[in-house]
Amino acid sequence: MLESQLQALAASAQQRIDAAASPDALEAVRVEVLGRKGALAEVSKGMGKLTPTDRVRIGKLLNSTKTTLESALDARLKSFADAALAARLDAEWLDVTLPAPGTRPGALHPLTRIQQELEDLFTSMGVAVLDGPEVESEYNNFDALNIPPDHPARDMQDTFWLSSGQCLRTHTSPVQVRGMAKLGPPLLMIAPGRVFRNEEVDASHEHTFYQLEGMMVDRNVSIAHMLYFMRTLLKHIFNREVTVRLRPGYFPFVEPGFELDIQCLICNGSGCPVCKQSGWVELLPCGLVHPNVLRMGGIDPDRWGGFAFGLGLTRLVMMRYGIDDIRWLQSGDLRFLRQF
Ligand code: FA5
Repeated sequence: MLESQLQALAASAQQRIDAAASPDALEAVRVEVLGRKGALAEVSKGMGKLTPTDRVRIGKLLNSTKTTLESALDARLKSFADAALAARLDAEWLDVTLPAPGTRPGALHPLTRIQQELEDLFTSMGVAVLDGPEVESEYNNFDALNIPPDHPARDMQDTFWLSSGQCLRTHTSPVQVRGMAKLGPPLLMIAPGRVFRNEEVDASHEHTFYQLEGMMVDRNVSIAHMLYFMRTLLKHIFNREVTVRLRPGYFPFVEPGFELDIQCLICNGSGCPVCKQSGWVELLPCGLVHPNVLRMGGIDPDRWGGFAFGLGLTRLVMMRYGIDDIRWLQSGDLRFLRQF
């Protein structure tokens, strides 16, 4: 009698477990069947009236029914949890390889790009790349370059002086001085870097801009060596013929001195604000190193000679990319920067 009652109870509980639509419904079945006042507990109350033999048999059946139903409940509960997890993974699916929305890949600033291109070119030719500080001594920026204190050439470059007596370097030429001390003759070096001048800003003049110094010291250095380096540089950057002109130029640290101008690539020589309507842009002043400069650098000018140039790197970048106003370069304007 108890036996058939148990079997019927197990069968109906199993049906309800299978049919349960939610974990809550399952919990209700668990309480009603296996709970302290549940159906199984009710059946077990009849055990007292059984013979000892039946009690053992029914006791076992009771226990196995309980275990079976508990397993069925657990399995069904797990299937609910699995389904919930699968649904969540489906809904929250994320491709971690996709770029985050709203971000764009960065790019090198055009100045950095050209500077690196030139460093690679010159390094491949065996040229040393040197660095110098932006805060320089008056001696390195002027005196050692043959510009003594009262020399009128000091006014050629409006200088930001610091209360320490030092200055923000007005050109990369002081790295010539450092290069001679560091490398000694013979030497072949370039020095790209940022320079500062206290001057009026316009389409082709910034107070903060970049130059790239070049210097060679060796036996029998001539203007032909200098022109070879400068031509190689321009060919590498423009990858085509560009029109240049060489004219005499005065810099106290070279003798003779030259100015190499490039035909303005913004207006193709017809005149615009960048070239101040002249059709030409001053790009690459240069010359043979003045004997005084070699001497102050500890190099005997009777045994060694040299050339030096001071490329206007920021202007070169303008010509290369057709940038019609120097102020774009340090504007931080993303509309400008995203073009590179
Ligand atoms: C010099 O600075 C010399 N140290 C260059 C030199 C080196 C001559 C070695 C001889 C031998 P200059 O002041 O002309 O020269 O500047 C060099 C270049 O820097 C110019 O041709 C120009 O391209 C660039 N430049 C000068 N002033 C500015 C400015 N305010 N903004 C942007 N570029 C400038």
